[in-house]
Amino acid sequence: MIKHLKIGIVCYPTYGGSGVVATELGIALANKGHEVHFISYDQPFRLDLYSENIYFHQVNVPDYPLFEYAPYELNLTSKLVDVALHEKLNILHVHYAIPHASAAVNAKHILATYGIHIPIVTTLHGTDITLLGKDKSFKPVIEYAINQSDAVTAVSENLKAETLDNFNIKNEIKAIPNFIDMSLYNQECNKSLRNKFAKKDESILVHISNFRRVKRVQDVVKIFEKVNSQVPSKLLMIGDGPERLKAEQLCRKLGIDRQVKFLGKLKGIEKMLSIADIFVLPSETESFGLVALEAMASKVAVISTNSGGLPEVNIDCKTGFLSDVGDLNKMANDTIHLLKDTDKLNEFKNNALAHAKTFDLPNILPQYEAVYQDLSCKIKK
Ligand code: GMT
Repeated sequence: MIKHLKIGIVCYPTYGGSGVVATELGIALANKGHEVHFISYDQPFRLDLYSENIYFHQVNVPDYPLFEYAPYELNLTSKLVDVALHEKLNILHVHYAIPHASAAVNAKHILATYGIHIPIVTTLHGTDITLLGKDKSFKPVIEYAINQSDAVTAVSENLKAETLDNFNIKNEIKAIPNFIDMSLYNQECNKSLRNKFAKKDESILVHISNFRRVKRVQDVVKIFEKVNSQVPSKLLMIGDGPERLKAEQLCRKLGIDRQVKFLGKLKGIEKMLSIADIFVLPSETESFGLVALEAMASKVAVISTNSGGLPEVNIDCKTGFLSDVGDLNKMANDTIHLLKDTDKLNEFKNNALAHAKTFDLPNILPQYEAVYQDLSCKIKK
């Protein structure tokens, strides 16, 4: 067993759950003494904390007039070979099947020609399987990348099952859920912040996402309109993306634009979650729903759909309520029911916090370390 591993982590640097998980995993591993090399086309958005064990390698994609489409995957593959060789990595952990796992598999085969054998861990996050995976043109690459990885993890039992159902997988898939660093979350409401957004008698609903279609942000607005007609309330919309404008237009059309604040992309969402009563996540699908877990860690009850891995996070009638995708009446009525019954709301908030604690970093990190150690032992033999 190697006490302190050299681990390469490949992830998307953008505002999204997979980047958050990869970055926070890397930071936690570095804090435990492992040497972590992040490899991505930009600095991951939550990587603002440097330690002596953390390095960042940027993948540059030169603009050649010859190529109509820049071959990012090849630039990434070359970078992986270079970093693995010169930093003497023990493990490459890639988040997302394509293009990260497929580039890593390629890099692994190239490294083998130098006599270097480096195991690849692939973590599946969801849209690589649930959305891209449904596009048949990607199927052979996704299948190959998963089957050629040395270990594969999925962020929920549901995603594991979906992957096994939709692909011809020969590898074992281990479900390791998303995690949360509970020490970063504050369960005390920041009253002065709250007063900036709502009056004393108003409840606060929050939605956070990258405003992709899969998040169904217009449903958030429609649910809020129904809630607001019965309970004095405000809605805070945090994040940005392709569906934001439509959601803003809908608020104006419904005449609730003064009750809804679009705050854009924010760092430090913990502060905003501390002032929320209800978190609304009406997604078409979520392999896990990390943001719901973040809300629960802030002692917020969750109204969500029952799609994908959400039932593993939001426990129906306990930490919040689950509904079928698009069942806006139920989601609105469940919210109204909770907001009108303070005891029930407090009970749900406490349950949410208790359930979130089961996903605390110290419970999940050893599961990844066990995967790495298992592989590094096998490679040494
Ligand atoms: O949800 C997004 O749009 C971002 C996406 C990503 O690829 O970063 O999140 C996925 O991975 C997260 C971390 O594992 C999960 O918590 C999200 O549920 C998952 N999103 C979807 O499945 C839609």
